[in-house]
Order: sequence, then structure tokens, then C-alpha cells
Amino acid sequence: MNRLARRKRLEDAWLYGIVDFGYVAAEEIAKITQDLLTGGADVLQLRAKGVELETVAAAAREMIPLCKAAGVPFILNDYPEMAVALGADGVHVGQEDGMLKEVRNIVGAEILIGRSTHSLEQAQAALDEGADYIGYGPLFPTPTKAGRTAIGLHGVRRMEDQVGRHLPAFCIGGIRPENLDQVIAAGARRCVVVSYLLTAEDVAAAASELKDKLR
Ligand code: TZP
Ligand code: MG
Repeated sequence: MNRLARRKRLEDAWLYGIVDFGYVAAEEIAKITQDLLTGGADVLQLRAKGVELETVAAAAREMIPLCKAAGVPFILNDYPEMAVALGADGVHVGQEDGMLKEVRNIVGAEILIGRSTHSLEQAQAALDEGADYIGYGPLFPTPTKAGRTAIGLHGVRRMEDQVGRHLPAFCIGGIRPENLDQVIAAGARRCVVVSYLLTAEDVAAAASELKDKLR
């Protein structure tokens, strides 16, 4: 798939799930991936902080065919070279991961690049630098990034109006069914949900519930 087709998938995406090694053991990767896909996740990322490269690659190799079969873009957090080598649809980088031009040089023209942003200024900068999508948050305090200052809901609509009209913007951080209405009312259209989904008793049902609300 080329970048245009991949971007189209993102434009049609509401719920972005992350398979995070902070919550998921290596043996559970395939099962959780499939459950998220069954529940309707529109994009999936592998996030494996502090994990051996071999283990990251093995997890990606399990996820990629499942995502492909579901027609869902697979995004690798960090490791642009590995994203290319394994045939990922995209790579996700943070504020500390350098300029997107450098990342683009590594991944070439067809792989999506996503950037984490924590303010309107960072969101605008990611758009200007050529990001294919952004994450925007954390909206609420989150166990997944403990100690991070929550940026709250007040800037969401402005970010959507200014940046989200040009590229898909996924709100992130502490989002769960209890606050999703509030998040949507604040102007959010698309969300990333990590801990709520990965700790749910029925991951597929939990994803499906969130997806229905977003859609
Ligand atoms: N980036 C900003 S907040 C966050 C990341 C990776 C964690 C989101 O996880 P959760 O568990 O849905 O709050
Ligand atoms: Mg990073």
C-alpha cells in the first residue's frame, strides 16, 4: 500500500489502539491484537519501551499479518529502521525523537509518520513538518505515562480547528468510557486508548463500545 492509501485509512479512523508492553506480556501479543481488531480498532501501534530489539521485532512480526488481514494500519513506536525492515505501515515518534525530515529520510516516501504532541504549538509544528497524523495529550493524568502533566480539554477544539482539519488528530491520555462523552463534547473526533482497553476483561467488547461512541 502506498502512503496515500495509508493516509486514507487514517482519515477513516476513529479508535487507535496501542499494544503496550507495559500491560501486555509477549505471549499475549497475538491474542490482544486480535481482540482489539475484532472490537473495531482502526489503527494499531506496538509500543515497547525498554524492551530488547529482538522482542520488539518478534512482537511486530506477530501483529503485522493480523493487522493486514483486518485492513488496519500497523504503526511501530520508535525504531524507523525496523519499521521499514518489517514492512510496517507507519512509525510513531515523540517530541524527543528529532526532526520529522530525518525520520522521513530513514523511512522513505510511503511509510506514515505520526508524532506525539502536547500543546497546540507542537501540533501545528508537526503539521508543518509533514506528519501524517498526530497524537494530542495527555488530556488526563494516565498510569501509562505516570507523572506527565495533563493538558486538559480546553485546547482540544482549537487544535481540531487549526490542525485537525488538515490531518488526523488523535486525542490521548486517560480516555475511558466514563469521560469519553466529555472528550467528544470538547471537540475531539478520534482517540487513542491504552490502559482502559488493555486491562479490560473483554478487550474486544471494550473496544467496540468506545468505537461506537466515537463513530
Ligand atoms: N502519550 C501521551 S498519553 C499516553 C501516551 C503514550 C498514554 C495513553 O495511555 P492511556 O492508558 O490510554 O492513558
Ligand atoms: Mg519515541
